[in-house]
Amino acid sequence: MFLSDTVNLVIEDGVGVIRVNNPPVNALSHSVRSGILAGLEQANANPDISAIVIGCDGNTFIAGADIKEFGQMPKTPHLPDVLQAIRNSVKPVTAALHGTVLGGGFELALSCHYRVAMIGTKVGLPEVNLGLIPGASGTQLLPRYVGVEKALSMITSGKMVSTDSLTDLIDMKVDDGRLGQASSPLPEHASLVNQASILFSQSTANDVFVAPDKRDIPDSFEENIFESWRKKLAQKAKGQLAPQRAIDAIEATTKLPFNEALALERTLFLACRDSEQSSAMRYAFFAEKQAASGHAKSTSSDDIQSVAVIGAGTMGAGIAIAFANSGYSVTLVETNEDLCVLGLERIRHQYQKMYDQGRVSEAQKEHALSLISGTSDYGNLANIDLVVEAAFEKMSVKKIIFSSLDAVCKPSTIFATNTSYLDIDEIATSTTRPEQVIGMHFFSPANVMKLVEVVKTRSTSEQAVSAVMKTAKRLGKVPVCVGVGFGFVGNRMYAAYGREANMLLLEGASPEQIDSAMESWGMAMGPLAVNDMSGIDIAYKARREYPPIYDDPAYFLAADTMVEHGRLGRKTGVGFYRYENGKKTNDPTTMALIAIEAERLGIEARRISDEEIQNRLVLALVNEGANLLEKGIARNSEDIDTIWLNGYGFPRFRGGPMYYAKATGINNTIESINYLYRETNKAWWQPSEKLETI
Ligand code: 3H9
Repeated sequence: MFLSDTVNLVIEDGVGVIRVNNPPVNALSHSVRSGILAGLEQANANPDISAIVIGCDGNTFIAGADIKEFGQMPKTPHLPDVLQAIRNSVKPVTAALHGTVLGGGFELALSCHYRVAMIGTKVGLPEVNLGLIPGASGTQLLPRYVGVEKALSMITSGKMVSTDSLTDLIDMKVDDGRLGQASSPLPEHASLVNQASILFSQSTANDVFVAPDKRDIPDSFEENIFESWRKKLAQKAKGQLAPQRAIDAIEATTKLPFNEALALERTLFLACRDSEQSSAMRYAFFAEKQAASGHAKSTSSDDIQSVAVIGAGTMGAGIAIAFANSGYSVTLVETNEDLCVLGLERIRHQYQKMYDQGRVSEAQKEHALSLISGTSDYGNLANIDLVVEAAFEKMSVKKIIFSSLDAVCKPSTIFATNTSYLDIDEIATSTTRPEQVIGMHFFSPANVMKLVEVVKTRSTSEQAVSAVMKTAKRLGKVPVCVGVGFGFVGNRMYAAYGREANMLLLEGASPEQIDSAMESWGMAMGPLAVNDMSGIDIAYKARREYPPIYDDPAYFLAADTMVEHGRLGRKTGVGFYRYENGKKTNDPTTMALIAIEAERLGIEARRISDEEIQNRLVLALVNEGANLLEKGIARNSEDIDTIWLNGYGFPRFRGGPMYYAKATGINNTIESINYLYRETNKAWWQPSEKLETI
C-alpha cells in the first residue's frame, strides 16, 4: 500500500513493514516524513498487525534530514512529531538498519523500541559538520543508550561509529555471510535485514517494551564532565557554536524532565539552523559534492588497478602510503637500489608510527606494506595504469622522467605529476601522449591531507581527468579539477595571502600578532607559523628560479630577509619564531631585522588592529581567487572554497574565502579592495573584473 511517493506499507506475517525508497540516501524529505507517519497510524489501527518494522531500500537506511529542504519553508509533519509518534506507538517498532544511519535517520532509529542491524552498519550524528545539533531527540536519546561520555564524544565530533561496538544499542545483529567481500552494503542487504526484523518483531510482539524516552540515563559520569568538554571544544572546535550548544542539550537531558529538555534541544537546533555558521557549512557540503562532479563519467575500463610512484622522498612516500591504504598495489621507483631501500624503510617507519599511535592495526600495517615494492628499473613499469611522479622540482628532471616513462609504459598509462609550480603543458611535450599527462597535486603529508588538485592541461583528455578524479575519491581524498598556472589555485592564492602577511610585517605587525589574529578568526594555523614549518627557503628559491609574480621591492621582503640571515624556519631552529626543544617562542630579532628593511623602503611602523590583519589577508585571497576565475584556472567559486577548506585549514564555519566574500556582501568586498588599491597603489590590489560575479 502506497503511503506517499517514497514510502509504502506491506503486511508480512502480522508485521507492518514501512519501507522507505527515496534514493540516493533515503533522506527524510517531506514525502518520507508524511509517509512514515501515515504508516504508523495505519499499522497501529490495523488489528492484523501486531508489530511494526521501519526499513529502507537501496544502499543505506536513512542518512538524515534532507539538507536541500533546509533553506525552504518547513512543511508538516516535522521530524520531531514523526519520531514522537514512533515513541508513542502502542505496537513495538523495530528499525531495520544497514549502511550509514545518520542524523535524523539515527534519531529515528533511537526512537524505535528495538534495532536490528546488518553487521558493519555505521551510525552517527554528523549535524555539527553542518553547524547544527541533532534536532529531533538525538541529544536526548543517545545518552540513554550509550551513556553521557560516549554521547558527548559522538555528537560533538559528528563521527560515525560501527554498530558492532554499540552492544547496548543493537538488539540483534544480522550477518549476511559475505562480510569482507563488499566494502559497502548492497541493495539486497536491505531485504535481508528487513527479513530479520520481521522475525525479530514477531518474537517480541507480545513482550512488554519500554519507550526509549523512559529509559534511564546511566549515571556513570563525572560531575564536571560538561564543563571540561566545553573547555576542550573551545580549543578543538575553535569558534564553532554547534558543539557548545550540543553540550548544553546533552546536559539538559541529565537535569530536566524529558519533554522540557527535548523542547530546549529544539530551540537550540533552530537557532543553529538559522545561524550564518550553519549556512556556510551546508554550502561547504554541497560545494564539495559539486567540485567532484561535472566531469565525464569514467567507465570501469578506466579503472586504475596498479600505481607507480616516482621518487621516494617525503612526498613520494606519503603518496605511496595513501594508495596502499586504499588497497592499491604500489611500485616505488628510485634512481638506484640503495635509494629504493631507503624509501621503503621510510615508509615502514611511517607505518610503525601510525601503529604506535593506534591509527592502524598490526594486520592493516602489514597488509599495506605487502602492497608496496621498490624498483630502480623503468622496465618494470610497462603494465602500470597510473604513474605519479614526485621527483625533484626541476623541469629538466621531470622531462627526462616523463620521456623515459613514455618509452616503456603501455599506451593507456596515465602520467601524473605532483609538481606544485611547474608548467605541466611543458612537461607533457616530453611525451608522445600529452592527452595522458595530468597533474595530481597532493598536499603534505600526502597520506593525511584531503585535498588533491587534479590539473588539466591544454591537452589532457576528459577520460584521463575522470579516471584520476575517481581514483583520488577512492583514496578518500577531495579532488578538485584546476587549470595550469603558476601555483595552480591553492598555492597561487596562498602566495597572495602570504604576501599580505609579509606586507603587514613591514608595517609593524609582529608574527605572533598576525598568527594569533588569523587563528582567532578560525584558520587552523597562522601563516608565519606555517611558513616556518614548511621552510621559508622553499618559496624563496622558487621566487629566484621563476620570474616573481610581482616586481615590487616589498614583495616577500620579510621572508627573504629571514632566509638571507639563515633563518629558514623550524629546520634551522629559527625563522619568524625561535624553536628550542620543539617549543616555539617569539624572537625580538625577527622584528628588528624586518624593521631595518622597512626603513630602507621608507615604510613607517604603526599600530595595526587584528581586524585589519584579518580583512587584508582574506581580501587578498578573494581578489586572487577572482583573478583565477577570470583566467579560467579555477572553474567556479565552489571549487576554490573546496580547495581552501580541505588544503589550507580555512574555517568550515566561514564556508571558504569566496563564500565569505559573498556572505558578508560582495559590494563591501569590492569597495574594500578598491580602497586598498587606491591607498597602496600596489598592482596586486587591482580589483579583478570577476569580483562582481564570483
Ligand atoms: C539532520 O539530520 C538534522 C536532524 O538532526 C534534525 C532535523 C529536524 N540530504 O556523499 P555522496 C546526497 S542533518 C540530501 O556522494 P556517499 C548527496 O548530495 C543531516 N541529500 O555518497 C549526493 O547527491 P548527488 C545529517 C543528501 O556514498 C548523494 O546523496 N546527515 C544527503 O559517498 C550521494 O551522496 C548528514 O549530514 C542529505 N542528508 O556518502 C549526512 N546526504 O548524487 C550527509 C547525501 O546529487 N551525507 N545526499 O550529488 C553523507 O555524509 C554522505 O552523503 C553519505 C553517503 C555517508 C550518506
